[in-house]
Amino acid sequence: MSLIPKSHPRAKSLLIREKLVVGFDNGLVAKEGLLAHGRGEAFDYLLGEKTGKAALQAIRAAAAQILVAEMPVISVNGNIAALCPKQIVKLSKQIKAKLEVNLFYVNEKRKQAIIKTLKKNGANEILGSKITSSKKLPGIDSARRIVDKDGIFVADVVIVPLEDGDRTMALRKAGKTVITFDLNPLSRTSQTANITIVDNVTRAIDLLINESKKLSKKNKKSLQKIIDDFDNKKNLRENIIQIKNNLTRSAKIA
Ligand code: PTJ
Repeated sequence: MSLIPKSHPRAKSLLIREKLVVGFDNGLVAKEGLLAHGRGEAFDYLLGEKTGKAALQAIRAAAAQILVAEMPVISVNGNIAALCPKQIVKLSKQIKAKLEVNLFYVNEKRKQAIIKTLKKNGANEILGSKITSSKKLPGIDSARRIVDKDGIFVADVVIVPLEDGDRTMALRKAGKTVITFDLNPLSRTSQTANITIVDNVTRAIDLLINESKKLSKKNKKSLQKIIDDFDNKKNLRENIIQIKNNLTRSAKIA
């Protein structure tokens, strides 16, 4: 049972934090995942803790991109398994994307706990656990280089929520289109992905599910136009301006 009263002015944020802590206690989240969440919280605060206009545009572009993909794969780490396992499975089914567990702080026990959680939430097949299916992604030294030969290795579009920068670069070099969720518009992942959704994954994931359902009625040409009209660098600048405007407003009040 949660110790956070619903009436607490910061209940929403504290409840998300609690999911991470419970995820840590249940062996899903790395210690470093708690720190990563703290960094995300700080940026969320600066962004106003709501989905901005720029994020909505990125979500639309991401939905179009996954709908035109031939083989989309969603990479799942500890934080995602703790924060939104049900939604990530729902998204994978809706857009017919494979799920692959890929950890930065590799740990077999944690990997198995994540797989169990995804299965409990309705996932059928989860890649990334068979040694015989392992392939090395060139240009990266971390454990994230080990990918599944039937998953990320052959994917054309890879969705990497809450990612560290070096793999995004390696995936781009391998010719893949990368979509990420990252609250920090300045991070290397944000700057190197094709589409960066600068929003809390706990808010944006449902929006992405809805948008991909909505756009699934559009033809390929219209979807491609949405993708071509999207400029990630411009979108990131808009998010930074949003932070600047929020700070300027707060400075006037203070
Ligand atoms: O489970 P593992 O071993 O794969 O490890 C996962 C973490 C997240 C620990 C690992 O990938 C890592 O260290 O990531 P970084 O380099 O800290 O990057 C995480 C990024 O996600 C940072 O830019 C955070 O601002 C951002 N972030 C954190 N929480 C959220 C978020 N973005 C969106 N929604 C969040 N809830």
